[in-house]
Amino acid sequence: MTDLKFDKAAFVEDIKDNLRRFYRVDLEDARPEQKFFAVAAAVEDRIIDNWMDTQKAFEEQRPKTVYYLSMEFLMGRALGNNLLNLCIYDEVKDALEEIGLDLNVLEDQEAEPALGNGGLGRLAACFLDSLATGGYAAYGAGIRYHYGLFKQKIKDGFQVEAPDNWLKNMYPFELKRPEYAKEIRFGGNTRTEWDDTLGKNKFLYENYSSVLAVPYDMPIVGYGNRIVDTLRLWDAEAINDFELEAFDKGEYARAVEQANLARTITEVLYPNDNHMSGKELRLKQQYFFISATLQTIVEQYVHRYGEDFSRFPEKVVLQMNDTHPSMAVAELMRILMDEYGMEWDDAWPVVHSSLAYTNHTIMQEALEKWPIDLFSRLLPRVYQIIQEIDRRFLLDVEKHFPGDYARKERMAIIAHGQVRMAYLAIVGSFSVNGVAALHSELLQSRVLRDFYEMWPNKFSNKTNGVTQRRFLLHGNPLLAAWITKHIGDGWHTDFSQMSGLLPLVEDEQALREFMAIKRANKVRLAEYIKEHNGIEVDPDSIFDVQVKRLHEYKRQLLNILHVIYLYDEIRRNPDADFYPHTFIFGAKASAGYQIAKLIIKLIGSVAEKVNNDPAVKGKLKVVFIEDYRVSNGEIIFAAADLSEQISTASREASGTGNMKFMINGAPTIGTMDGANVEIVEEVGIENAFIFGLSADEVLRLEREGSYNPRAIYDNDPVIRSILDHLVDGTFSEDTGLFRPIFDSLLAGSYGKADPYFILADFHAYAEAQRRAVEAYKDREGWAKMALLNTACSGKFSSDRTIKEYVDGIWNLDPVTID
Ligand code: NBG
Repeated sequence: MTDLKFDKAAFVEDIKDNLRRFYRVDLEDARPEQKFFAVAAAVEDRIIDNWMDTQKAFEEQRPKTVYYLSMEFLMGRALGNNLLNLCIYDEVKDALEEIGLDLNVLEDQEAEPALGNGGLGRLAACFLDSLATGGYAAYGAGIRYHYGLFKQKIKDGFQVEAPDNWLKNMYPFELKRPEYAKEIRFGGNTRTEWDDTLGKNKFLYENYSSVLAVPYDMPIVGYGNRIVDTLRLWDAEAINDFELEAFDKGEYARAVEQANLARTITEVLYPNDNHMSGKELRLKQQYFFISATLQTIVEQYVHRYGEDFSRFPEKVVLQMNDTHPSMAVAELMRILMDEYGMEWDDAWPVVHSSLAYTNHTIMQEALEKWPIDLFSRLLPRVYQIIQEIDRRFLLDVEKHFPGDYARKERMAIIAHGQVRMAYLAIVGSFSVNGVAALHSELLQSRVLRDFYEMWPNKFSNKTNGVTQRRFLLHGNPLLAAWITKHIGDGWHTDFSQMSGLLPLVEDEQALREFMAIKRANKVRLAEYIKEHNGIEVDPDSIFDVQVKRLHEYKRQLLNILHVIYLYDEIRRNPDADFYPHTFIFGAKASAGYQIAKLIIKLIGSVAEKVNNDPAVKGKLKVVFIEDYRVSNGEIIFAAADLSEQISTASREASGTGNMKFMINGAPTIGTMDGANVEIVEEVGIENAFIFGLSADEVLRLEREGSYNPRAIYDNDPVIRSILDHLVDGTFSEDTGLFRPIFDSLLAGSYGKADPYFILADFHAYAEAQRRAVEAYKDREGWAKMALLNTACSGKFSSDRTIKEYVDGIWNLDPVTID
C-alpha cells in the first residue's frame, strides 16, 4: 500500500538542501546526527500536507473529538514508524542506499522521546497510533519534559541514572505553536464580591502568579490513510509581561530567575512507575497541562459552536489516563463557571458527560492522594470547587444509602486531610474502566466496590492492546514478511486476521521457516548483547526474558532466586543433563526505590558468578540488558523464546509486554494475573506455563494475615539454601550487601515479610520452568506452540482496544480524507 506518490529525486534533493540549510555541509562531510536530522526533516515535510488536510477535514466535518489526557507518552523513535505508516519505508530505504546511507543506522541516531515510565505511557503511545490509523479525530495532551525517563547505566552492577537530554539536538518531529500559548495561574487567594449589575456575588481570584504554557505539536501518522492526528505537549515559559516589569525596575536577575522558575515545571518526568511521588512540583505539572489543555478545548468549542455548552458532550470527550489528569473535573467546572458565567447546575452535567476515567492499578501506593494544605495553597479555586463537588456527592450518597455514615466516610473525595484523586475522577466522569478483565472485576468487587454499588452502569472493561505496526511490522521485519507471504498484509490494520496462520501449525515447512526466523532474531539479539554487555550468548539456548520496570510486585526476585537454585543444581550435579538456558533481564528502577536497585545489583552479581564459573560450562547464562527502552525492546521481543509474566496475582492490572512477546511467538510463563488470563484464554492453557497462587488466594491470605514465609524458610531446605546464599558470601564478599533482600522476604523491613508471596510461589514456578524446558526440547512441539501464540494474538492489538473505547465510551465516527 503506497498512499503517497514518492518522488525519489526530490526526496534526495531535500536531504541535501537540509544539510546545507541547517549545517552548511555536504552529504560527504555530514556527521551521522546531521544526516539523521536532514532525512527526518525531509520526512516531516512529507507529513505536513497530510497533517494540514486532516486539520481541514476536521474543521469541515466537525467530528466528535477525543482528547487523551496523559502525563506520559512513551513514544519511542518516530522516524521508522512514520515511514512505515506513510507506507514509504522501502522506497526511502532504497533511495537512501543509493546515496550511501543506511536507514537502520540513521534510525539509531534518533534521540528517543521517553516521556513515560512504562506500560501506562507506552499504552498512550499505542493508542495514538491506533486512533490515527482508525481515522478518528484525536489529540493526545501531555507535557514536553525537557528530560525524559533517565538513561540507565550499570556501574559495578549498580544502576546509575544519567539525564536523558533528548532535546539536545533539534528534535525534527515537533512544531512549536507559540500562537496557542495559555496562561496558567497558581497560588493566591479567592474572594467573592457583590456585583450590582449581575445582581449576585461575583467570584474573584487574586494575588496568583502565572506561567505561560506553550504547545509543541507532534504529528501522529495514521497507517496508510493520510490521517495525521496531533500530540500536543505543553512546555512552560515565563510570562513576558512579568519580565518586562522587572526589567523596568532594573531587576534583570530577578526576571531571569522568574523565567527559570517557570521552566522547572516541565523540566523533568518523575521516574516513578506505579508509585506516587507526592511532590509539589508534580501537582503543578498536573494542573499546568490540564488547565492549558482545557482552555484550548473550550476555546475551540466556542469557536465552532458558540457559547451554548449543551452540545459539548456530543462534540468532545476527554479520557483521563489514570488519576494524574483528574483535576480536569474541577478545572472544566472552573472554566465554565468563572469564565463563561455558567451556573453550577448547568455546568456539572456538561463536565460529567464529557469526562471518562481509566484506572491502571490497584496498588495502594500508586493511588494519588494530595494533602489538603498543599492542594489548597497551590490551587485555591480548584480546591474550592472540589469541596463543592464533594459536598454534593455526599448528599447523593445519602440518597442512595440513607444513614450509611461509614460508607460516606469511605467514599468521600476529601477525607483524613487528603484529596483522593481517584474518587474525584470517578465522581466527575460518566465512565470508569479497568484495563483487563480480571483487573476490572477486582475494581468492581473490591477496590471500588462502593462506587460500583452506587453506579454499576458506569463501569466497564477495556482490555489493553499494543500496536502491531511497531512491535511486529517494524520490530520484527522477518516475521512480518513471512506472515504477509502467507496471509497477505490485511493484518497491518486488522489484526484479527492473524488467525489465518492457524493452518500452518500442521505445515512442517512453515514451522521450520518460523523457527529459522526466530533463530535469526536471536542472533540479532546475541550481537546486541555482545556489543553492549560483552557477553557471548548461545542462540541455541533458551532465551528466557523478563523485561519491564523493576518492581517488587513484578517479582524479578523470584526469577533470579530460581536462577540461583539452578546454579546450585548444576554445581551439585555437574554432569547431569542441563539444557542451555539464557536468562535475560532488562529493567529500570525508580531512582529512590532502594530495594529495587539492590535487586538489579543482585541480578548482576549472580550473572558475574554464573557466567564465569567453569563448572557451569556455559550452559547457564544471565544477562542484564542496560537501559531497557522502546527501541531495544523491539529487538528483544522478536528474539524471545519464553515470556516471563510472573507478578503476584491481582497486582499487575494488565501488562502489555506480555502481548508484545506473544505476538512475536514467545509462550508465556506466568501467573493468572492481568491480561495473562486472556492470553491463556486465546491460546489455550496447554500453550502457556501457568503457575502459582490465584488472585483470590493472594487476597484471602492477605485478609487472613495467615501467610508465614518464615515457616517456609525453616521447613524447606531448598528454599533455605537459596536464601542463605544471599547472605553467605556466594554472590558478594560483603555478606551484608544483600541482607535487605533477605530481610524483605523473612523479617520484612516494614513489619511484613515477603509481601509479594515469592516463597509461596517458588516451587510452583520452578516446576513450571521444568515444564517449559521439557517442552522446548521437543523442537517440533515447541515450534507449534510458538506459532500458535502468534496466530492467536489477534485480540491484543490496540486497534481492537481503541474500537472498544470508540464504541463503548467515546462514540466517535471515523473521518476520511480523499
Ligand atoms: C500500569 C499497570 C500495567 C498496565 C499499564 C497500562 C500504572 C499505574 N499502571 O499492568 O501496572 O499494563 O498500567 O494499563 O502504571
